[in-house]
Amino acid sequence: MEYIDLRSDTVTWPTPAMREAMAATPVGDDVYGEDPTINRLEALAAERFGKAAGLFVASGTMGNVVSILATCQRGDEIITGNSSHIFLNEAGNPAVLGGVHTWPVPVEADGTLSLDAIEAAIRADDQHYPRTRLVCLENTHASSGGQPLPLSYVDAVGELCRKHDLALHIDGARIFNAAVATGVDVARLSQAATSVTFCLSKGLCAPVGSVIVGDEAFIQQARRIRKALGGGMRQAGIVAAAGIVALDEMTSRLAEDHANACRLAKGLATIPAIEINVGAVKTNILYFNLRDDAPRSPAELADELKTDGILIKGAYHQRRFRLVTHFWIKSSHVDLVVDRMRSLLE
Ligand code: TLP
Repeated sequence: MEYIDLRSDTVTWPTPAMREAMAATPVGDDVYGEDPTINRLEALAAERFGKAAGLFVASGTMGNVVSILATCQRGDEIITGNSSHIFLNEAGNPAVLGGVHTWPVPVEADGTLSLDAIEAAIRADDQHYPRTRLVCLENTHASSGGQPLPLSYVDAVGELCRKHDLALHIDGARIFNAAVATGVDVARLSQAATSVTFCLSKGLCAPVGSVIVGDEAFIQQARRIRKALGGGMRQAGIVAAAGIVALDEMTSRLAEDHANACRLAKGLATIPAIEINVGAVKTNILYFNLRDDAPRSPAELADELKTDGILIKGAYHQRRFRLVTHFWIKSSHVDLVVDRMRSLLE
């Protein structure tokens, strides 16, 4: 990559193995069900997650909204975190596209929604209320710093959902990071969920795409909704080929990204102008704050780093930055970033 790009793991370029697979893979018309590479990716994903079927979609956002619309009717309500990607960053799509209402409940520092808060948000059967239909978790929870949800917690939410006859969706954009961090495989982490979306195009480096997994009837309905949203694809095997490489080759190496995030956090913690909770760094995402008395403003810091080929992303008004490690960030880059930041901030 030309830059040391820490803005997100969405910036990852496809690996050489992906580019090769993309050039060589057989394709067909996927709306006819005839793209052998898409079919292979969907089967592989379903198998990895211990679910009956999979559906390739354009993005994590599409995976989430298709899953929500395949589960809910107009007038239904979903319960999700008030800092979840679904609530904050998906353009209000359950309401915009499906007439589905959202009840946002507080997200705890560890990325969980308390069981009490979920239970309190479940509506009584009353004509005044929307019908609660679905709970959505996010694993890892991105905006709380890539927090991996513990298996016992996910299972407990599953139990609660079963008790109230609700579906459970996991936005698993980075669920492979959660699997590495918790030492629990994605099938077990997803066992309690009726649907899971995971992204191929973040830390796994594929150029495009996410996959939804669930049971056959759900995926059939999801396929119909994907089509309704204009997401039926034709010779998309050319991108699914990269997704297969992502699943085959890129999941087990994520520990390296977590180690680099930890190294980065420890390095930044030695710079007096930076406030960071090193212990909160569990996967590949870290947040830090620039102290009020820092010698440079947040915008100046980002601009100066950019001239050195280092990209970071921040909410300048909050003096808050997010850094994300990935395949294209090596430990030598981490050391260079820490050194450069130290010289700008000391
Ligand atoms: N997140 C992006 C931005 O949209 C914030 C990022 O850079 O982290 N779920 C989670 C937890 C995500 O972090 C994201 C992307 C998505 C869903 C949506 O994925 P895409 O971008 O493929 O629609």
